[in-house]
Amino acid sequence: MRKEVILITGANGEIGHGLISFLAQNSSTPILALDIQPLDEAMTKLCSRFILGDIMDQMLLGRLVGEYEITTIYHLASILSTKAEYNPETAHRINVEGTLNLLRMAVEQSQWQNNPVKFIYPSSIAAYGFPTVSEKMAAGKVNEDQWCFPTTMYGCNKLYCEHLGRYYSRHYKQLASGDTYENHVDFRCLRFPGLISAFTTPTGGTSDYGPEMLHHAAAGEDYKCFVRPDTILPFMVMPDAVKSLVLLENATRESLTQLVYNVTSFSPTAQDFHNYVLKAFPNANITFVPDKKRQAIVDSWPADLDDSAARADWMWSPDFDEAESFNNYLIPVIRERYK
Ligand code: AKB
Repeated sequence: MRKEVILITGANGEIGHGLISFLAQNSSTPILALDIQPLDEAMTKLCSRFILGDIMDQMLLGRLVGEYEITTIYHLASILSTKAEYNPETAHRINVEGTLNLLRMAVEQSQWQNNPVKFIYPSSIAAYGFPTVSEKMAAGKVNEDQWCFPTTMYGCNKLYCEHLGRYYSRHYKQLASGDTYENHVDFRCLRFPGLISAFTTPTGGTSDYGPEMLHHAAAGEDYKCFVRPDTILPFMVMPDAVKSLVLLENATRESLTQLVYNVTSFSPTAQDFHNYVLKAFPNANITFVPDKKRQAIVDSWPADLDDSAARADWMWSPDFDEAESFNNYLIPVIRERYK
């Protein structure tokens, strides 16, 4: 008999760490973790099995289909926005073809189980694209359908994969005779703001200046912030990101009125970040040295997100607002970590 599992790709990434820690404590379904990098030992202990492998390896995915009954896939593996700009075609291959491989795998599993596999996909504010800062500031909160003109390869990949998810869940092989593949994948997607974890530091993103400022200050290292002080983006702390993933996974299908949902918590400027950090670490040496190109990417992303659909459909609300995030999660945990 095949063993029932939850599959997590990109398990060694920031969201992977938060999600594995949460599910290990709160779910009885064993975790099958996959990553191209070795998984940290503390995380490996929480999983039923870790596979060091690539989402591009179709033979490996085929073997997993044969071996496991996968009820939910959290597909977290991705090349983030800054890194993707250095090699856009490679990013496209991993972000898009990798997602395609997993969607195909989810179809096979769903057919075999005769039950749609849940496919939980984190998209991003990078799916948006404003031509100018004044339009960004005038727009304020954007909903899921506005300003979807990404300027980065990563953003294009995320937006396209949202559409691929819609295609695989509603229209896959629509002209094939016999079995209609309709409803064979239960695709559910979140558009995340910048995420901040107290336990891990991001790599390769463009919203990284927020978490980097904090972690550098706590570690006693100088930090050059690569955006202007007035730069504004929506952010959320990792416990809320994990909460939203799990709430969306647990929502009844009938309650969902859309496939893609914005979620967010607070929208600080880089100067706000600086103020919180200096209050906690008065000796921190942080300077603003904007990088024109990375600044342009951040300027193209929205200042705030309208997450009212998530709030209405599956009772989303963050546990941590700005003050709670800094005072009761980030600062105390990071301080302890670097002690
Ligand atoms: C990045 O900066 O690329 C990510 C994101 C906003 O999705 N953190």
